[in-house]
Formats: sequence, C-alpha cells, structure tokens
Amino acid sequence: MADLKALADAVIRGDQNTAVEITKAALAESMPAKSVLDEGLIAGMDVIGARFKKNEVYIPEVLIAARAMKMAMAILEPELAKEGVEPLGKCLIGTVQGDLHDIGKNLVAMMLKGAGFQVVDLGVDVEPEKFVEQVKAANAHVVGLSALLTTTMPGMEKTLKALRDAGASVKVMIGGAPVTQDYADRIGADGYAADAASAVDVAKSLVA
Ligand code: B1M
Repeated sequence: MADLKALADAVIRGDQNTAVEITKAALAESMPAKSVLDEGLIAGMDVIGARFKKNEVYIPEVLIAARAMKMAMAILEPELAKEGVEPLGKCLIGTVQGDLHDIGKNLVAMMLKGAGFQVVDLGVDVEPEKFVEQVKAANAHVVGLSALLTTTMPGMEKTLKALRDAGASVKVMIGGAPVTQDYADRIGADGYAADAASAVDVAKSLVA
C-alpha cells in the first residue's frame, strides 16, 4: 500500500521523483485523491512551513519542496476534480503598482497552493484597477498584496480603497519586508503576515 508518510517526507526533502512515484502508486491503488493531498502533500508542506518560520530551513529548501509538490499536484489535480474536492478558498495575489519585486510574493503563492488554496497570481506592478477587475472576475475570497519598497507601500492603501469603493467583499492580506502589523491596521487591511508560512495561517483565518 502506498505510504503517505513517505510521500510527505519526499516533499520535505524536495525529492520530486519519489513524490510523483508515490502519488501515482496511491492513485493506482484507488486511494482517495483527497487523502493523498491532505496526508501526503499538504502534510509535507506544513512541515516545511513550520521549519521555515523557525529558520530551520531557508528559501532554497522551500522552493525545492514546492517544486516536488507541484509535480505531484499535476498528477493529483484531475482526480481531485473528479472527486469534487473544493480548494480551501480562492486567493488572488500580486505585487502592487510600481514594484517589481516578486521573490517573496512567489513564495507566498507557493505556500498558499501547498496549503490547498487555489491561487491566481497577477504578477508584479499590478495597478489597483486590475486587482478590482480580477477579484470580480475570479470571485476571490482573499487578495494578497505584496510590496518591497517604502515608496510603493501606498499602493496597498490605494488598492484597498479601490476594492472597498467597488464594493468587493473580499478579505485583504498584506506583506513584504517594509510592511508591519501597525501599517496594516492603519490602512484597514484584514490581515498581515511577516513571512510566507504565516501568510498561510492568516489566509486560513480569513476564510474560516
Ligand atoms: Co530591490 N530593493 N530594488 N531589487 N531588493 C530591496 C527591497 C532594498 C531593501 C535593497 C536595499 O536598498 N537594501 C531596497 C528597498 C529600500 C526601501 O524601499 N526601503 C530596494 C531598492 C531600492 C530597489 C530599486 C529601487 C533599486 C534601483 O533600481 N535603484 C529597484 C526597484 C525596482 C522596482 O521594483 N520598481 C530594485 C530592484 C531589484 C531587482 C529587480 C534587482 C531585484 C528583484 C528581483 C525580483 O524580485 N524578481 C531586487 C532584489 C532581489 C532586492 C533584495 C536584494 C532582495 C528582495 C528579496 O527578494 N528578498 C532587497 C534587499 C533585501 O531584502 N536584502 C531589495 C527575499 C524574499 C523572500 O523576501 O520579499 O521580503 P521578501 O518576502 C518575504 C516576506 O517579506 C513575506 O514573505 C516572504 C517570504 O518569507 N512577504 C509576504 C512578501 N510578500 C508578502 C505578501 C504577503 C505576506 C507575506 O501577503 C500577501
């Protein structure tokens, strides 16, 4: 019988070949895709997230684990769809207008996917109007805004205002090196996270 603990360990090690192999074996044995996801892939990414928060692993390890998860997810996704498994929620994420930094934002997107969210990544230099348009089109539950420059942080407030003015009932989470909880409170964001693993906790609390 396919070993889901070994699948989680493969994700933690970033061993994509083993992750894919065990995922295929589990599906061939008619194991529910949801169990493979929860007990294998998400369990592995949860461990990586917790270790990243404690500085026990660093960005390269997270990226390698996320790549292993992505490869296995490509096999699992059609089966999840057949089982009618719903994602935890739909997140739109982007770096705000004028800002081209995307390494942290990409990590957050990967960790959210790893936790079971459906993620639409709008990229960098995203103007407020685009967030509004895409939130409506995607019917998103959470919008994630990233900024790395003190000069682009006001783009977060502008985007929040544009979303509120458009009547979008979406939760807004912000983050990035110069961003703080105090700033999030000041502009009225629903959530703030200091790192990619905490962003998962915040997003979960926002859709709970
Ligand atoms: Co730029 N840059 N950069 N840069 N850059 C910084 C940010 C800077 C601090 C460097 C410095 O001066 N010491 C400085 C900003 C100063 C300030 O505003 N206070 C700076 C500057 C000034 C600039 C330019 C203006 C330089 C110039 O051209 N004169 C220019 C601006 C371009 C623009 O955006 N319009 C610029 C350009 C660039 C590059 C293109 C060369 C490159 C970006 C490449 C890319 O992203 N594809 C770059 C880089 C790499 C950096 C540094 C070196 C590294 C940033 C990074 O990726 N960190 C950075 C200095 C530094 O941090 N040491 C610097 C790693 C990443 C994983 O961390 O993004 O913080 P971070 O993400 C974390 C958390 O913040 C959080 O989770 C992530 C993972 O834990 N997080 C979220 C991030 N987004 C989140 C969203 C959430 C929740 C959590 O919810 C939605």
